[in-house]
Amino acid sequence: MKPILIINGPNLNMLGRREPGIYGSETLADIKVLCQTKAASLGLEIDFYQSNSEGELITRIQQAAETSSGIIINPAGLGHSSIALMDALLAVSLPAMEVHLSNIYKREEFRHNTYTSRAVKGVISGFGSFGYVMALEVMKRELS
Ligand code: CA2
Repeated sequence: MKPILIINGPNLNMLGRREPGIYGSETLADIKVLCQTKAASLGLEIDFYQSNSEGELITRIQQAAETSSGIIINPAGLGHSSIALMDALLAVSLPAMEVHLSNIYKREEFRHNTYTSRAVKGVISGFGSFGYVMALEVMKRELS
Protein backbone atom coordinates (compact mmCIF):
# COMPACT_ATOMS: atom_id res chain seq x y z
CA MET A 1 0.00 0.00 0.00
CA LYS A 2 1.17 3.56 -0.70
CA PRO A 3 1.70 5.97 2.23
CA ILE A 4 -1.02 8.16 3.72
CA LEU A 5 -0.38 11.83 3.01
CA ILE A 6 -0.83 13.94 6.16
CA ILE A 7 -0.89 17.51 4.91
CA ASN A 8 -0.84 20.63 7.07
CA GLY A 9 -1.70 24.16 6.03
CA PRO A 10 -0.45 27.66 6.78
CA ASN A 11 1.00 28.64 10.16
CA LEU A 12 0.87 25.15 11.62
CA ASN A 13 4.69 25.29 11.63
CA MET A 14 4.18 27.77 14.51
CA LEU A 15 2.55 25.20 16.78
CA GLY A 16 3.95 25.04 20.29
CA ARG A 17 5.50 28.48 19.98
CA ARG A 18 2.38 30.67 20.12
CA GLU A 19 -1.22 30.35 21.34
CA PRO A 20 -0.75 27.16 23.44
CA GLY A 21 -4.11 27.89 25.08
CA ILE A 22 -5.89 27.18 21.79
CA TYR A 23 -3.62 24.75 19.99
CA GLY A 24 -1.70 23.03 22.80
CA SER A 25 2.02 22.99 23.52
CA GLU A 26 3.07 20.26 21.07
CA THR A 27 5.07 21.26 18.03
CA LEU A 28 4.30 20.02 14.51
CA ALA A 29 7.43 17.85 14.80
CA ASP A 30 5.88 16.25 17.92
CA ILE A 31 2.67 15.56 15.97
CA LYS A 32 4.70 14.02 13.14
CA VAL A 33 6.32 11.57 15.60
CA LEU A 34 2.89 10.81 17.10
CA CYS A 35 1.54 10.04 13.62
CA GLN A 36 4.55 7.93 12.66
CA THR A 37 4.17 5.86 15.83
CA LYS A 38 0.43 5.37 15.32
CA ALA A 39 0.83 4.58 11.63
CA ALA A 40 3.50 1.96 12.38
CA SER A 41 1.18 0.28 14.90
CA LEU A 42 -1.50 0.11 12.20
CA GLY A 43 0.89 -1.17 9.55
CA LEU A 44 0.63 2.08 7.57
CA GLU A 45 3.27 4.44 6.20
CA ILE A 46 2.88 8.21 6.18
CA ASP A 47 4.23 11.24 4.35
CA PHE A 48 3.98 14.24 6.67
CA TYR A 49 3.95 17.61 4.90
CA GLN A 50 3.41 21.27 5.81
CA SER A 51 3.36 24.36 3.66
CA ASN A 52 2.41 27.99 4.12
CA SER A 53 1.67 28.24 0.40
CA GLU A 54 -1.76 27.45 -1.05
CA GLY A 55 -0.21 26.57 -4.42
CA GLU A 56 2.29 24.14 -2.91
CA LEU A 57 -0.49 22.44 -0.94
CA ILE A 58 -2.56 22.06 -4.10
CA THR A 59 0.42 20.65 -6.03
CA ARG A 60 1.11 18.13 -3.26
CA ILE A 61 -2.55 17.04 -3.24
CA GLN A 62 -2.45 16.58 -7.03
CA GLN A 63 0.71 14.47 -6.70
CA ALA A 64 -1.04 12.34 -4.07
CA ALA A 65 -3.14 10.76 -6.82
CA GLU A 66 0.06 8.88 -7.79
CA THR A 67 1.95 8.74 -4.50
CA SER A 68 -0.62 8.16 -1.74
CA SER A 69 -3.42 5.82 -0.65
CA GLY A 70 -5.32 8.47 1.29
CA ILE A 71 -5.17 12.03 2.59
CA ILE A 72 -5.52 13.45 6.10
CA ILE A 73 -5.59 17.23 5.91
CA ASN A 74 -5.49 20.03 8.44
CA PRO A 75 -6.09 22.86 5.99
CA ALA A 76 -5.72 25.44 8.79
CA GLY A 77 -7.14 28.85 7.81
CA LEU A 78 -7.34 27.88 4.14
CA GLY A 79 -10.14 25.44 4.92
CA HIS A 80 -12.38 28.44 5.58
CA SER A 81 -11.47 30.30 2.43
CA SER A 82 -10.03 28.14 -0.34
CA ILE A 83 -12.33 26.78 -3.01
CA ALA A 84 -9.16 25.85 -4.91
CA LEU A 85 -8.01 23.55 -2.10
CA MET A 86 -11.47 21.95 -2.03
CA ASP A 87 -11.32 21.47 -5.81
CA ALA A 88 -7.89 19.82 -5.53
CA LEU A 89 -9.23 17.35 -2.96
CA LEU A 90 -12.27 16.63 -5.13
CA ALA A 91 -10.06 16.06 -8.17
CA VAL A 92 -8.06 13.26 -6.56
CA SER A 93 -10.24 10.21 -6.02
CA LEU A 94 -8.69 9.23 -2.69
CA PRO A 95 -10.26 8.69 0.73
CA ALA A 96 -9.73 11.94 2.62
CA MET A 97 -10.39 13.23 6.11
CA GLU A 98 -10.12 16.67 7.70
CA VAL A 99 -8.62 17.34 11.13
CA HIS A 100 -8.62 20.47 13.27
CA LEU A 101 -6.81 20.71 16.57
CA SER A 102 -9.34 23.15 18.03
CA ASN A 103 -13.12 22.85 18.06
CA ILE A 104 -13.87 25.19 15.17
CA TYR A 105 -17.61 25.15 15.99
CA LYS A 106 -17.19 26.87 19.34
CA ARG A 107 -14.88 29.54 17.97
CA GLU A 108 -15.60 32.58 15.79
CA GLU A 109 -18.47 32.25 13.30
CA PHE A 110 -16.09 32.49 10.32
CA ARG A 111 -14.43 29.24 11.43
CA HIS A 112 -17.69 27.24 11.49
CA ASN A 113 -17.64 26.40 7.78
CA THR A 114 -14.86 24.83 5.77
CA TYR A 115 -14.99 24.40 2.01
CA THR A 116 -12.61 21.46 2.34
CA SER A 117 -15.13 19.52 4.45
CA ARG A 118 -17.24 19.14 1.30
CA ALA A 119 -14.43 17.11 -0.26
CA VAL A 120 -13.71 14.69 2.60
CA LYS A 121 -15.35 11.71 4.22
CA GLY A 122 -15.51 13.37 7.64
CA VAL A 123 -14.10 15.95 10.01
CA ILE A 124 -12.47 15.56 13.45
CA SER A 125 -12.29 18.82 15.38
CA GLY A 126 -11.43 19.73 18.94
CA PHE A 127 -9.30 16.85 20.22
CA GLY A 128 -5.87 18.37 19.70
CA SER A 129 -3.18 16.16 18.24
CA PHE A 130 -5.22 13.05 19.13
CA GLY A 131 -7.42 14.02 16.18
CA TYR A 132 -4.60 12.94 13.85
CA VAL A 133 -4.40 9.59 15.67
CA MET A 134 -8.17 9.10 15.30
CA ALA A 135 -7.98 10.02 11.62
CA LEU A 136 -5.32 7.35 11.06
CA GLU A 137 -7.56 4.76 12.76
CA VAL A 138 -10.45 5.72 10.48
CA MET A 139 -8.18 5.72 7.44
CA LYS A 140 -7.00 2.20 8.26
CA ARG A 141 -10.63 1.04 8.34
CA GLU A 142 -11.46 2.87 5.10
CA LEU A 143 -8.57 1.19 3.32
CA SER A 144 -9.21 -2.32 4.67
O1 CA2 B 1 -7.72 24.05 14.94
C1 CA2 B 1 -7.07 23.91 13.89
O2 CA2 B 1 -6.34 22.94 13.67
C2 CA2 B 1 -7.11 25.01 12.83
O3 CA2 B 1 -7.07 24.39 11.56
C3 CA2 B 1 -5.89 25.89 13.04
C4 CA2 B 1 -5.86 27.09 12.13
C5 CA2 B 1 -7.17 27.87 12.20
O4 CA2 B 1 -7.16 28.92 11.24
C6 CA2 B 1 -8.37 26.99 11.95
O5 CA2 B 1 -9.54 27.76 12.10
C7 CA2 B 1 -8.40 25.83 12.92
C8 CA2 B 1 -4.72 28.03 12.52
C9 CA2 B 1 -3.37 27.40 12.40
C10 CA2 B 1 -2.38 28.36 12.94
O6 CA2 B 1 -1.74 27.77 14.04
C11 CA2 B 1 -1.00 28.56 14.84
C12 CA2 B 1 -0.31 27.90 15.83
C13 CA2 B 1 0.45 28.62 16.71
C14 CA2 B 1 0.55 29.99 16.59
C15 CA2 B 1 -0.14 30.63 15.60
C16 CA2 B 1 -0.92 29.92 14.72
